[in-house]
Amino acid sequence: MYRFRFPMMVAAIVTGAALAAAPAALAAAQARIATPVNVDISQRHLNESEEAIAVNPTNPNNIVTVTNVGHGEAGLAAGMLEGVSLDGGKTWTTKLVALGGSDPLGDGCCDPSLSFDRYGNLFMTYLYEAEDQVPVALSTDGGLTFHVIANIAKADLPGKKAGGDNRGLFRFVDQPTITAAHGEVWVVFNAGGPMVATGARVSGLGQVGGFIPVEVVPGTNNCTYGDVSIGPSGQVMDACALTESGQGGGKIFVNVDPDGLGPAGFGGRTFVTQTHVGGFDFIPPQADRSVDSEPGLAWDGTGGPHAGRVYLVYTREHLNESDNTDIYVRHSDDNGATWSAAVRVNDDHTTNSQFLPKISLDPTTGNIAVVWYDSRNDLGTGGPGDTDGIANDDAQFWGAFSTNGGGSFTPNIQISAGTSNSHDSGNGIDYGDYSGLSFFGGIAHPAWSDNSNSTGNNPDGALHQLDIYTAAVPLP
Ligand SMILES: [Ca+2]
Ligand SMILES: [Ca+2]
Ligand SMILES: [Ca+2]
Ligand SMILES: [Ca+2]
Repeated sequence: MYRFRFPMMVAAIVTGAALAAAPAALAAAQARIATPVNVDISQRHLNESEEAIAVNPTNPNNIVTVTNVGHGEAGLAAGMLEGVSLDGGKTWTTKLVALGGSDPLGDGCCDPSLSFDRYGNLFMTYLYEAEDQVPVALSTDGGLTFHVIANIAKADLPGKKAGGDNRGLFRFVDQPTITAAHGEVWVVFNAGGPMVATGARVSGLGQVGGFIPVEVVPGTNNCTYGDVSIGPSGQVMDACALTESGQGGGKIFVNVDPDGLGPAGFGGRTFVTQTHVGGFDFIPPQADRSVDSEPGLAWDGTGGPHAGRVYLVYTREHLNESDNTDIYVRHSDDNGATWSAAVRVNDDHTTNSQFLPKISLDPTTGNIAVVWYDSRNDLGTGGPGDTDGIANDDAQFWGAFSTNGGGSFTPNIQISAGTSNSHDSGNGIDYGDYSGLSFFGGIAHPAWSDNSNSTGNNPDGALHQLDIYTAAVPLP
């Protein structure tokens, strides 16, 4: 979230290309899947947003979430909110972490990212409030305690100038993401220009080697909102979004390091898709912060029928500046060299906004889940889905599953019981820049920002401030 808004360049006029795929056929004719029980994790005064969530594969009842809090409104200099559940997400113990001073996590600003590995290591990255480097923190007790194991400085970029703000659109490290799998942990972030990446060997609980020198990902200057995924043979993929303006011209690229921690670096970028979504693309349900295309990766490291397949989720605006954004998934069976046609995940027939998607692959099956914010039920006519009589400015949280390698998705599931209006929260970044999801053992555990007070547990319900919600969503 710690990004400067950059001056808008002349918006490219993007001509409408045909959509690559129709909505999932017959979805509307299929049975509606019931909304699951919602749980208010944070139950905290003021706003929380930008939630990461991860399920412990060595104990799936152990789930951890870390989120932003609004520092200014809380009178804090730094800090994030952590929640730990030991009963599969039904109840949570929460505390503020990374409060600065002598806090072992330092002065946490925001942008948390979490990943459990098969040993039960829980890795976290985030941004510091002051320092221009990216921390990697490790918990070996299911999220109860963390300690910082590395601080990743951005690479010494060629052409760097003193005070250099003309290397790229971003002056500081931003948007870090961490993932652990197949005996490696990798973190990527925008380093004030290009994407950079580094990784370390993981050989057991608490057994993490040193991080390799930071690699610059070729061809990614000003590419951001990145994600990283590790393939079954240890190869690593970076995805990021390059935008021509705040409002449009979005392109998603991927780069692959074919040998992971081995000596080969990341290869050249591969263009995957246009999105028509800029880096700060304003849509009515996210009117204060705007959205990006929010590319996300998931790599199938199981021995299942789609082993080796890597999935990419993203947001695409149907016509540039139409505010009709939709959620799509593509996949690749050749390490990102070529990609399938896009499959539309949201199955509504409206022209409203769907945004901030997250994808997660169940490592026990290879099935995938996708979740997102969804304004389909806000037609401006009142009733459920509309808080204010204005169309497409309220949002619910929805999701879907695929059990056939991303070929099609289940009928969409309304996951949030309530309807939220991010502007009413007064949170300057609305719902933030992303949502959370961890899919394990046939149950998807999403996390989202919600000011509906649908569970009645929000101490600021009357003020419409955001709490962090979750639900256990079983594969139908
Ligand atoms: Ca390598
Ligand atoms: Ca739409
Ligand atoms: Ca509305
Ligand atoms: Ca709150």
